[in-house]
Amino acid sequence: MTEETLETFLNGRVRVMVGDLTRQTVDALVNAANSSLMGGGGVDGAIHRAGGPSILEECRAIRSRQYPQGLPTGEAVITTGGLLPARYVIHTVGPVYGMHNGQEAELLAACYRNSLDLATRHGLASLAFPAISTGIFAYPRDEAAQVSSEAIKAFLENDDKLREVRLLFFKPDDATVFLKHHRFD
Ligand code: AR6
Repeated sequence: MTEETLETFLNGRVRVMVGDLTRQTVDALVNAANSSLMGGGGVDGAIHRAGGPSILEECRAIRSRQYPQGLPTGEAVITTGGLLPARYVIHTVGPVYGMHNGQEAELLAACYRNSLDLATRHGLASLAFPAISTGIFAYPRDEAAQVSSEAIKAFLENDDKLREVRLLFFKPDDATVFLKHHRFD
């Protein structure tokens, strides 16, 4: 298994890990999607490949029913996990760095907050996040670490239902940067 927990925070409720998001056995994975919800590269592509066509089918239904113009940046929706070990996928759209008139940090925080909120409203207790926006959407990893850890901490301080939040980094170096810049303590 190419997977390890590097550190835990907030009494073990947050676990920083290196590994493949799609292989996590948790209630829900969070997908770093785009507003089309029709798939893409990066972690989005990996989730749809591993999860099979039922995820895309539900995304299509959500688009036509709820978001004909696409899912706005910072919002989150939930679908089945299809063939994934996770039961659900929560799709959120991170900001493209430099494209939101200085609102990037607020929008990235909203991705984490809205994903966590959606999970608790569905009675879920464990989640796994990728480092939203830090790939194709070019958000600097150090800034993203501050924003994501602050948002997760603020949410968990007011929640007693989420048991475990995993933060999955694909490359060990991404986890190292995160561990240097997080604001959990
Ligand atoms: N497990 C964990 N992390 C992963 C995996 C994986 N299997 N695959 C990639 N990463 P990105 P974004 C990491 O680009 O920046 C898509 O086309 C990756 O190394 O997936 O939010 C969407 O459709 C990076 O650290 O997401 C959107 O158009 C992190 O996940 C756009 O990309 C996020 O990188 C979203 O861009």
